[in-house]
Amino acid sequence: MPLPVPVLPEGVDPAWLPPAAFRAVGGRRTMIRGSGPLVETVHGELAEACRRFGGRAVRDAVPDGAYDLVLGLGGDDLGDEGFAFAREDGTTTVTASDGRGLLYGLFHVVRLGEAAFTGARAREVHRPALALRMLDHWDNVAVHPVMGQVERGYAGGSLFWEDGRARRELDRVRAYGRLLAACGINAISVNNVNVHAAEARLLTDRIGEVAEIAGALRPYGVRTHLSVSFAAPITLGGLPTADPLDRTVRGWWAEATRRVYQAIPDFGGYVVKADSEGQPGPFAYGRSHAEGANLLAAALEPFGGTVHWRAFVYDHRQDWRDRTTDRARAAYDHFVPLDGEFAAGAVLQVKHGPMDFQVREPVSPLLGAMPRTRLAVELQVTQEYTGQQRHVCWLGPMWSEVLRFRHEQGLSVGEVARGGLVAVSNVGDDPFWTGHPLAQANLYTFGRLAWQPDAEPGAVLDEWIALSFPDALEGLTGGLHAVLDGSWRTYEKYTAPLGVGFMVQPGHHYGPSVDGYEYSPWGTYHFADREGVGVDRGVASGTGYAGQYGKPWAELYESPDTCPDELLLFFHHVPYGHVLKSGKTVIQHIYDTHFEGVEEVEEARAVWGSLTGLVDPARHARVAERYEEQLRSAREWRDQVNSYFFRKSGVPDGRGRLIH
Ligand code: GCW
Repeated sequence: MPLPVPVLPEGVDPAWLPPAAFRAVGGRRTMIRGSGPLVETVHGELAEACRRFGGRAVRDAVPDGAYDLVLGLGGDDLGDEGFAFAREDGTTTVTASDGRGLLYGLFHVVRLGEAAFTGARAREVHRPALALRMLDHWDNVAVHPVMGQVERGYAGGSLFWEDGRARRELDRVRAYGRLLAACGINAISVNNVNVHAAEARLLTDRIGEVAEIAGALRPYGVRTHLSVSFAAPITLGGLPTADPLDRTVRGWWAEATRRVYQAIPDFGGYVVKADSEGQPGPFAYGRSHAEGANLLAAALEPFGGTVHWRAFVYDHRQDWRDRTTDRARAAYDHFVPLDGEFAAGAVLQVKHGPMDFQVREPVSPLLGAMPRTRLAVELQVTQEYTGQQRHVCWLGPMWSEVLRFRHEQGLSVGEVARGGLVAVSNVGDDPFWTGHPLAQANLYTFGRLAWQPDAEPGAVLDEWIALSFPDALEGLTGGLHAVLDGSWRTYEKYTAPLGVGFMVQPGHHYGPSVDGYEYSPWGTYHFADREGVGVDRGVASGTGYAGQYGKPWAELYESPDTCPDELLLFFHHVPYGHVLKSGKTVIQHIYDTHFEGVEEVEEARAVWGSLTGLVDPARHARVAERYEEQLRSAREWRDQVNSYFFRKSGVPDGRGRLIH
């Protein structure tokens, strides 16, 4: 039986799957071959599209040449999730060796639209570069007194949890799974990596609630994972210890995991934040993080599950006067000595930069230094430090730079990520899913880059536009590119300069506060004084962080003369008069970029204003309203940053503009 397409609750935006995106395929005669749950999903999609647009979708009929589209499972070895696409003699064919591949093939046809049914096309094989393309939800089950329902969530509540309970709005969850499948995401973790008391129990007596979510996502090929607490044997099991080498602890995890698989046979595995920002971990027992991860890998091994062990481990009780401790060094220092010690079922999940999802960071040196460990790269789709979905900040270009970066061994980060590409989700129960409607582009782009890390982000944005606005009138596509293409660099311009990071208000991290974290224990300093600004991370005179890179990066970053401008203050403390490669002094660069950043927001806002009538009114209004806030906030950033550095340096703006 074809699986009916999930019905969106009243008022919920269809994002990149509006019915009109299915026009081309829905007007055709289609035949679907094969059997299995995901084949029913594919059939359901086509049945719905045909109902709307007058085509016909039949099953397993004898091919008589009268079909425009034939989709089927074939004997071809296309690999997991791969599909072949071809068009000859007026028939388009999609062949896959498994159900997920067929579903991805269908969405490929949807993306192509009419082009999928025009002319002839030689057989192309499409396969995901990375087997795991995952979103981590930082959703709490119970509302957290400080972090709320969704930690760093800017799109309302959670799709899964509300006030301590499962929401059970499974149609919405199914619709979510469908959106994820359409951009290639195949796994999610359903709860925050900070595992509080209520959330911990999802592993044991509340696993049924997770199973319901898993059931809703399964038809779209999305597997479910769970964040667990390392202390669970104590807090849930009543054992005196959580020591990873203790026999009873190992037995407890084995049994708990067996029960998880009883409830969710295709369960993906665990996500663990250990010894980080107050979460429990193996350090308490004098054990290494490999020993900790391997404990969980062993429990998951009989079922083929994976533990995603996060490398975000650092000292968050630092003293700013202590110039030898450097948070940027921490992940490398902790984990590189453990290379080769992690079990096959353990994946080390590494944030893309050494600090914490800033608008500009170098690529984590850890990603080039653990060849004998399965690594996953973690991005942050939720815009914690990039405007919190009140600002337009399309992160495609930044992620693409990260994924194409090559460490010494010659592999790109996209190739190193054998354990997958993971991102912190930006979705909530907001009618637009992501709060800011244009933040949908970030989620879509993440999925597509996880499928193909070397894809051109601009081409991905084109896809997103074509799907989301299938009836785009003249001018809209250009307008969307105009407001999105450069939005990341615009955001960078009006916030913390030259890679130095932070300068945000403590706690919630929205809006400027240049010294907000300057004297706090979190290890995020810019060290501005009357002479200059920036962090000396060189080997010769600084923290030595630059030495964690191989060639050519270590040398390049070591000297302020060769360090790329955009990372200068991440690697060096320089005088305000230091001349950048651009020919400007650092102080003048700060002034200029902050003025320009605000001007660019003003321009983008005007472009958006000119698109009234081309975009559905509710979406237009939501974006327009957010532009007002973005502009207000950008001005605040400009004024705070410029006046701060004017006062510190005493150097006036070379162009004589008013510094507020
Ligand atoms: O970016 C920081 C966030 C924390 C988050 C942490 C992490 C879930 O401010 O809210 O905790 O990173 O990645 O674990």
